[in-house]
Amino acid sequence: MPIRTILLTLTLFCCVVAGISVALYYRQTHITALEREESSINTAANLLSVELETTLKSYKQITATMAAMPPVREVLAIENRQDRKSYIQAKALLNDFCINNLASICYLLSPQGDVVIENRRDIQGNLEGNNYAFRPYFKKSMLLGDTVYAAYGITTHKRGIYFGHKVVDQNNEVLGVAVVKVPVEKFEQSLKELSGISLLLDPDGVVFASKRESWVLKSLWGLSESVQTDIQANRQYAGKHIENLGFTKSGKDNRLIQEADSKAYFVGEADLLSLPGWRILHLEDVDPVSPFSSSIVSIVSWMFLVASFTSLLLFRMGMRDLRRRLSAEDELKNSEIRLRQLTELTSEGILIHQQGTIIDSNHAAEEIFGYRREELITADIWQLMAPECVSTAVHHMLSGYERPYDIEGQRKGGEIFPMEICARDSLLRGEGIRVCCIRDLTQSQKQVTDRLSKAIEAADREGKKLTVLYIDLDNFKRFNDSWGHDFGDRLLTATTQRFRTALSKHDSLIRYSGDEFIVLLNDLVDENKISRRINRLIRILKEEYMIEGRNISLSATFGIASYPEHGVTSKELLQNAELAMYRCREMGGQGYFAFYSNEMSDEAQQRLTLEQHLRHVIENDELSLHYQPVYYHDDGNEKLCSAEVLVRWNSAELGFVGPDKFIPIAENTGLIVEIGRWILHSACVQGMIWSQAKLPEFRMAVNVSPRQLQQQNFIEDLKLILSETGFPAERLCLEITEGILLEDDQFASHILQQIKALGVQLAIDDFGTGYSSLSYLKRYPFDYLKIDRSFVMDMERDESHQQLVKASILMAHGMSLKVIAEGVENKDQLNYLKQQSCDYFQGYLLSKPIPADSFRRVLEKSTRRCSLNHPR
Ligand code: G
Ligand code: G
Ligand code: MN
Repeated sequence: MPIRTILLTLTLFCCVVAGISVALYYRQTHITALEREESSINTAANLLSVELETTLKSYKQITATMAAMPPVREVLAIENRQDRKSYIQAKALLNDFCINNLASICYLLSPQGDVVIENRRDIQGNLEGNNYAFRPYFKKSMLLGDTVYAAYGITTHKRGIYFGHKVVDQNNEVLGVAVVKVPVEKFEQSLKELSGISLLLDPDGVVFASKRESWVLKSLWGLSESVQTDIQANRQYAGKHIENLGFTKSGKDNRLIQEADSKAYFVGEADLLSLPGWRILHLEDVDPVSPFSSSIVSIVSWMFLVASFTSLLLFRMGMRDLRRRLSAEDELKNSEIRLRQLTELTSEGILIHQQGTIIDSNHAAEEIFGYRREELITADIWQLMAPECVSTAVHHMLSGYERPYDIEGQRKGGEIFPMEICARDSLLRGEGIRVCCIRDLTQSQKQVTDRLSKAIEAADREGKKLTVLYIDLDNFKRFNDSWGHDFGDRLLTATTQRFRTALSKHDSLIRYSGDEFIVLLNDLVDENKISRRINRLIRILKEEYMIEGRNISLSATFGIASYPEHGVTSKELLQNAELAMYRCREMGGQGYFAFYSNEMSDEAQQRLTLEQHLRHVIENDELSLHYQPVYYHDDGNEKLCSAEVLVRWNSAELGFVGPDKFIPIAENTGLIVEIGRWILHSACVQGMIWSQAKLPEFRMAVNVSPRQLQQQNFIEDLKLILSETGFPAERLCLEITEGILLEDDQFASHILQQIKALGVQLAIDDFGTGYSSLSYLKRYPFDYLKIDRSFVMDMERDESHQQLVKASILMAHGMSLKVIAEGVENKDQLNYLKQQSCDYFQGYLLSKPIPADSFRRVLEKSTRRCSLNHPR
C-alpha cells in the first residue's frame, strides 16, 4: 500500500477521532453549561419572586391600615358627601398617606363601586365620580376583604398594582373599599437590575412588567378570543387589544422558548402567591447549537475543519465557560444584595436555611429572636423553636409544606412565644434552600390590646361597662387535619359571618389568631344579658354548616371578663378572659362559657409558683417514694404480692404537695419526663436493696405518664435502668392510664409491645374514668386492669358503679387479665369484690401508702414468699 494512502488513512483516522472527540467534548460542555444556566436562571426567578412577595405583603398591610383609619370610615359613612369638612379632612389624609407610602393614587369606593374621593386635588383626570364596579379588585375586596390586582389605569393610563381592602364600620357594616395603587415601576426596578430579561407575567401570559419595553402588555403566546374579551370586559389593560409576541415553547420541560424571529431563550419560573396565577419569568439567551450536517461529505470536511480549529474551539469553550461562570456569580451576588436590602424593610423575620443550618437572616429575625446575625448564621434553626415543636417543623420541611402554620418560638433568653412560620423551598447556587418568613404573633396580639385600650378609654368617657369575650373553637384542628386547610379557612369564614349575625351593632368582633376570636360587648351591663347574648352565639354556631358537601357542626368555649371589675388594662382583661376560657374547658365546660373570678387568677398564680419550685425538685432532693402494698386472698388470709410506687413531694418552701396537684403540672410542662425517670430509677434501686437483703420478692408497680411514653428514647431508658440497677424485668409492672391509648393507636400499640418484649408487665390504670373501652383490652397487651378507686368507693351507694365493677371483672377475666381493685376502704367493699372474684386488693383498709422503711417491716413480717402468679 502506498505510503500516501496510509498517511491519508492515518490523517483521516486522526481527523475522525479528533472530530468525534471534539463533538463529544462540545456536547458535554454544552450540557454542563445548560445545567449551570438552568440553576442560575431558576435562582434568579425565585429570588425575584421572594422580593416581590415581600413588597406585595407590606403594601397589603399598608392598605389594611388605611382602610381602618377613622377619616376613611367617616367620609364613606356620611350621607351627604358635600359635607366639606370631613371631605377635606379625608382628602388630606389620603394624600399624606399616598405620598408617604410612595403610592401613585389612593381612593375610596362606595359599596356600589363609585369613586367617592381620591387623594389628588383639582387635577385633570380626577377619578371622583367614576364607577369601577366592573373591576375585579372591587368585586373581590367586597367579597373577600382584600385583594391584589395588576392592571392598566383607565384614566391615568399607567400600569400599577392595585391593593383593595374592604372598609367596615364598628358594627362591621360595609362602607366601601379602599384602594392603593402602586406604580409598577416600583416593582419593575428589581426586574431591571439583573442581566438577562426578567418578566412579570399575568395568568394569560401577558407581560405586565419587564426591562424589554417593547414586550410590555403583549402576550408571549397569543390569546384566545374569549380571553381577549374577558380582559376587555375588566378593562384590565384599558381596553387594549393584546398583541402576540409569537413565542413558542420547546425543549425538555419547556425550558427553552423561541421567539418568532428564531431567537431562543432559557427560562426560569417562579409563582407569586399574593397574585394568584401570576409568575416571574427569567430569560437568558441561548447560543445557537452548531448544526452538524448529516451527509458523509460534509462530515469529512467538517472533521478537517474541526481538526484545524480544535485548538481554537477548545480555547473559545474555555473562555466562554469562564465568562459564564463569572457572570452567573455576579448576578447572584447582585440579587442577593438586593434581596438583603429588601428583606430589611419588612417586620417579618426572614431566615434562610439549608437542612436546618441557617445561612442568612434579616434584621427583623435578629429582633424577634434576640440573637445577633453572627450568632444566627450557621446556627441550627431548631434551637429557635420550643423543643416540642421541632418535630412538626422538621416534618413540614421534609414534606415541603408551604402554608403558614403556628408553633412556639424560643428567644435567646429562653422565652417561649407564639409565632407563625411560612416557609418555601428554593434554590441558591443550585442548592436547595428553604426561606422561612416568621411572624411574631405577640405583635398581632399587641394590635388587639391597642384596640381594646381604645374601647376602654371610650367606656371611661361614656361611663359605660365593657365586656370582653375570649372565644376558642373546640378541636378546630381536626378539620384542618382531616379535610385540609382550605376547608378550615372556609369554615372559619363561615363562622365569622355567623358570629356577626348574632351580635348587635354595638359589639365588635376581632379575629385574634387562627381559631380564636375576641368580642367586645359595649352595651351590656348585667350578667343575665351577657349570658343571653353568648347563648345566642352558642346556638348559632351549633347549627349545621354545609361546606364542600359536608355537614359540620361546631362548638366554642367562651371566657368572659368585664371592665372594670375583672381588670383595668387591656392586657389584664384579655388575660383574664383567656384564663376563664381555659378554666371552663378544664372543668368540663367545653362548648359553654365561664365568667372570670378572682379565684381563677389565684389558682393560676399558685400553679406558676408550683411550677417554678417543681423545676428544682430533683436537684434539691425533695422527692421521695411511698409504697402501697397490694394483697391477694388465700386461705382466709390476705397475702402481700405487690406494691404500687407513689411519689411524694416535700418542698422546703411549700411544704407537702400532693401528687394530684403537681403531677398534672409536671405533665403540662414536660417536667414529668425527668421526674418520671428519677422515680423509675429510684424504685428499681430500692427494689434491689430489698432483694439483696433476701426479703420476700414482690412485684413493683410504677406509674408512667403518657408524656414519658411518647419520648423517643423511653425504651432505651427503660432498658438502661433495668441493666444498671439489675432489677428483674418480670418483677416490674408499668401502670398506664387510658389517655395515651386514645391519642395514637398505632404508636401506643407499638410502644406497649416493645415494653412487653423486655419482659416488663403492664397494667391499665384508673379504669372506668376514661372511655374504658373493651377494645383497649383486646388490642393492647395488658396483664392487669386496675379498677379506679372512685368506683370501689361508691359501690355500696351507687348501683351503677356496682354493675361497672362487676362487668369490668368479668370482661377482664374473659380476656385473661387479672383485676386489681383500688381504694378498698372497708370490709363490705372487700367482701363484695371477693364475691365477684376480683384478684387483688389495694386500699386504706389493708394499708395506706407508706415510706420505704415501714414497707421494709411489712416485707419482713410477711411470712410466706409472695407468689408472683395469680393464686389459684
Ligand atoms: O398518690 P396519690 O397519692 O394521691 O396519687 C395521686 C395521683 O398521682 C394518682 O393518680 C397517681 O397515679 C399519681 N401518681 C402518684 N405517684 C406517681 C408517680 O410516681 N408517677 C406518676 N406518673 N404519677 C403518680
Ligand atoms: O395511680 P392511681 O390513680 O392508681 O393512684 C393511686 C392513688 O390512690 C394514690 O393517690 C393513693 O394514695 C390512693 N389510694 C390508695 N388507696 C386508697 C384508699 O383506700 N382510699 C383512698 N381515698 N385513696 C386511696
Ligand atoms: Mn396507679
